[in-house]
Amino acid sequence: MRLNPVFLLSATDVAHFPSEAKTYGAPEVAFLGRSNVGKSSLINSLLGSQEAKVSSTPGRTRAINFFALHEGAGDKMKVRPTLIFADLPGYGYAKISKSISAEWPSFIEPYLAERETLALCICLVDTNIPPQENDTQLITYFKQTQRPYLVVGTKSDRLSNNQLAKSIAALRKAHEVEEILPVSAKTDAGTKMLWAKMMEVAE
Ligand SMILES: Nc1nc2c(ncn2[C@@H]2O[C@H](COP(=O)(O)OP(=O)(O)OP(=O)(O)O)[C@@H](O)[C@H]2O)c(=O)[nH]1
Ligand SMILES: [Mg+2]
Repeated sequence: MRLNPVFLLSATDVAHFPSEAKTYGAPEVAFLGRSNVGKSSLINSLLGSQEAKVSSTPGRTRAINFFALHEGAGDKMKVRPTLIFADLPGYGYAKISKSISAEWPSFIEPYLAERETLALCICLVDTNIPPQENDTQLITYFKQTQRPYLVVGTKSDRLSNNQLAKSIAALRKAHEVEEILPVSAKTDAGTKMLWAKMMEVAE
């Protein structure tokens, strides 16, 4: 899958989320997870571009960054995109609080609760660390609100096959989810499968 990204805007307020006039009501995929889990890197790997900002400083993404994804070239502003990607700020950066909502910007909750075109939430969990309580909280939120979500295990390239299988099993158990898709932004492992899942919601 190769879609061309166009950066739409960076929102720090509910009023700034891109309107239907900008997105043409195209289905949106949101990327969520702790700071440093690899959200922006995964987006770049999926797009084969450097559109999303990656930094070595955790907590860098403090806004929701929206990208419109188009097939082919042409006048991109005038046609409906295939998908919208939303790169969200990470949580779990400030060690002071264990709860997500306490440290997440106030516009995230309304985004998740009210964004009508939000078709799929990709929850990223790091396969290199033990299961985290705040990830469980987010996943529980999606179960309760019945928002479609998919859990992916990031940075799979850092582990042997055996270690990865163990990590995925532990994460599945702790977060009580049936499926966790291992991915790597470095080697592109798992990204084909992830594209297939996202295109299901795009249709
Ligand atoms: N080895 C390896 N490193 C990765 C992978 N994905 C991300 N990283 C590294 O992890 C760090 C954080 O990556 P980001 O993509 O900026 O993480 P983020 O979730 O967007 O972080 P915030 O925007 O701060 O919430 C960077 O140093 C990346 O190079 C991966 O698949 N494999
Ligand atoms: Mg980021």
